[in-house]
Amino acid sequence: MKRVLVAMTALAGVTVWQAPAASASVPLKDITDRYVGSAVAASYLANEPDYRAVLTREFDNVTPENEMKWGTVEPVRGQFDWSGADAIVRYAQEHHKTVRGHTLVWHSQLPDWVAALPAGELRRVLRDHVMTEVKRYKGKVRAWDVVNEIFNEDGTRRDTVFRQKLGDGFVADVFRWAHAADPAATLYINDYNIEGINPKSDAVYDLVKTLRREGVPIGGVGIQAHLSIQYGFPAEYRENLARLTKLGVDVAITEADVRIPTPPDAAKLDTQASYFGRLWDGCMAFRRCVEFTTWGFTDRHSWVPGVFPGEGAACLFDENLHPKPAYFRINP
Ligand code: 9MR
Repeated sequence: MKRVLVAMTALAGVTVWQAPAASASVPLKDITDRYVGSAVAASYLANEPDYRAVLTREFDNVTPENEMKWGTVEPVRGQFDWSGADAIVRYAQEHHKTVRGHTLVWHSQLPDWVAALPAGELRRVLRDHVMTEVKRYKGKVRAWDVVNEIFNEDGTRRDTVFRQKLGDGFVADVFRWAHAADPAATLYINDYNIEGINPKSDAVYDLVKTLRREGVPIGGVGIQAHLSIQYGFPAEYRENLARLTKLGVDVAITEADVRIPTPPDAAKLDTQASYFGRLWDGCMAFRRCVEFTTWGFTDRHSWVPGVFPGEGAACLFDENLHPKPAYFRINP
């Protein structure tokens, strides 16, 4: 798909304006036929021209970091705010980038009014939420993170309000609703700590296998890939990609970052580069690893320091938007 678009642009003889070279001569998005993305925030896109220029130059997929979450789009029942999501989708369309929709069903950033609903009503409201959001961006969102983080580390189901009130079957339901709303979008299950083979990734694997057997329209597994150089590179990453892709689904690296204990130094940045490189190379080794998206691209804006005090510098570009060793490991 991506290759076809590139070829058509070339045939049409379109001259594309390019931002001044911030990095290697060939942008990341052009060194592979996979989608190369970043999480983005509508406010930075609107207010920081340098941020916008690097994003536009280097990436061809965008994932709204928070703008499509339920807590953002409908914080109060019946009061919708699509402004941030609309702005990102508009930017993507204007710049010929795809959008990864994130995320339809998640226990976090879930408005209190949803959590308080009785079961029957919750089911109707959940269906409306999924169908309204997917229909709004029909044809404009290439892939959706339909369910996010539904497993515990030991492979049991996370005990969310959805599970408590609707049972485990809510997962199949939301995939069916999303598919009815936009049959062309690829629908993903997304989670963290499922890069290697472990009880949690075993559970994801088993669920995808079951859902596929039952004809549930799940098309992909999103591997978040929030790594830290303190904990080692995940064991059996490639084996995990192999078994998942054998199920006949796509795989995407959806939220890659590699945090380091601050302050960064040359040795830490080098280890970070090797982690990013291994993540990237593993994805490229499998045809069905179709996307490599990072959770933000600049250390200027990253969720890491706020959540892990003493850690940071997790992105491919530093605060001044200069590419780091990890960038050059992927794009020498
Ligand atoms: O980066 C996001 C941060 O700005 C939000 O405050 C946070 C809210 O819970 O969500 C962060 O993004 C998360 C993503 O949606 C799901 N996977 C983990 C990400 C990092 O926490």
